[in-house]
Amino acid sequence: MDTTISRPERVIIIGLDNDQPDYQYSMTELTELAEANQMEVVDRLDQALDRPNAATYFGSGKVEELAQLVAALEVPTVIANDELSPSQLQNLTKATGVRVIDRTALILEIFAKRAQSKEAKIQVQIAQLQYRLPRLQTASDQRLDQQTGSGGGGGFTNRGAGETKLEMNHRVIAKQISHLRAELKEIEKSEQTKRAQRDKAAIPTAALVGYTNAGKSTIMNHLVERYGVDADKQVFEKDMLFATLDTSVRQLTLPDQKRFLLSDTVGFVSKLPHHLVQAFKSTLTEAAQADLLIQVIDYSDPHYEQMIKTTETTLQQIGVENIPMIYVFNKADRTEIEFPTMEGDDRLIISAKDGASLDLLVEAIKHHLFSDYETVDLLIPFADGQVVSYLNEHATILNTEYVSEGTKLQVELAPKDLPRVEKYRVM
Ligand SMILES: Nc1nc2c(ncn2[C@@H]2O[C@H](COP(=O)(O)OP(=O)(O)OP(=O)(O)O)[C@@H](O)[C@H]2O)c(=O)[nH]1
Ligand SMILES: [Mg+2]
Repeated sequence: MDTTISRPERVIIIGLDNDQPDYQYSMTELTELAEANQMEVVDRLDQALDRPNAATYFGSGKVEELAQLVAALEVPTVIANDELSPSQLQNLTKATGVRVIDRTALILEIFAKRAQSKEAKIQVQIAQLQYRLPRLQTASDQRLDQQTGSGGGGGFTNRGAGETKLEMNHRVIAKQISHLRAELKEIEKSEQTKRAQRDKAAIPTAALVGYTNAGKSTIMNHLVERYGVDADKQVFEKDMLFATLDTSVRQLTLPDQKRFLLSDTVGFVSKLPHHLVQAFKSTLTEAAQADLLIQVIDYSDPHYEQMIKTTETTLQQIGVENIPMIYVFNKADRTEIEFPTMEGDDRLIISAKDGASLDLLVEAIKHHLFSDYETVDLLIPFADGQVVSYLNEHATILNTEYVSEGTKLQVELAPKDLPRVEKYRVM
């Protein structure tokens, strides 16, 4: 037996019940986020308030109740459902005597633990430093208080030194941020080059988007297994929040030679921290440049409707709009609902682990990505054999016939390929 596994950190979560229908869901989500960060929620405290108290988040009576609960349960950490201002953070820490963090800091901690690639690590670091910057004041004030309290008398010199230290910390962090930004730019440059090459190839692109843990990477892996140029190029999938932090793009070639690129990217959660969205913008632009969005939804989760709303809000936040979308209600094998089924041409109920479901999904993708493809009849002289080879690779050949003048083909091809074959067209 492994006895080295550390026990989860026990925490209390706190939230402001603004009487909105999403409130209970956001507290459930906060519990799941805490669990994703190896924490165990042992209790929660809610206060019915429209707006947080500017100084202490909760009202004073509730803060007192929280302090007593923290002492009684002996928890080392309290997590607030909303982003706390520097002074709220400081006052709550003082009142409870334990570590207080907010939803934003919690999400940043999870991202920091999950980040694998250099790009993701830098992106998270930038977001963390930016979150810390306005909160520096608080930390140094605390040190100041301690110094003044114990030393006594030397207030003036201590304060002077403290201020200098704060300024210095500010400068150091600001410098770190700009240094990391420069490094990120270098990485992004090479990413952009890759993207530019793809644009030139003009292969249509579909992007998997949606709430974290919905099954995006699982769908990606199954499609890569079937149609990938390199079937070994699997991405990481796991039953946990934010399994994927990096964008992966794979080229798929369907049996009829139609090709497209599929991208898998970071999943969403409600109130995704602003700094994190900014830092991950380059990763997320993959979705912004897609011809088709495939929103994956965990249909077995009772909160799936809120998750759709969250995804839509986040897409707006990163400036993704006016891209056609298909809705994939996944994990139907965990529900009583029949699958695979298709409603209209943009709503599917599937299970990522079922072959017939994947066939249906591919049909739906094809319908959207290749609807502007045209079927044409061509007569290509034998001397232009290279055109036939090109079409064999890039188009769907529906019919081939050899006549004395050359090769007669009926092909279905992309609009961009039409000029290339214009002179061979027969009516
Ligand atoms: N039963 C069932 N489980 C599924 C299905 N699709 C995915 N899963 C499981 O759900 C978990 C999450 O899947 P992922 O593919 O990692 O989810 P994701 O959307 O990529 O999640 P993030 O990367 O965190 O955004 C994994 O344990 C999968 O095996 C499905 O159709 N049915
Ligand atoms: Mg994933």
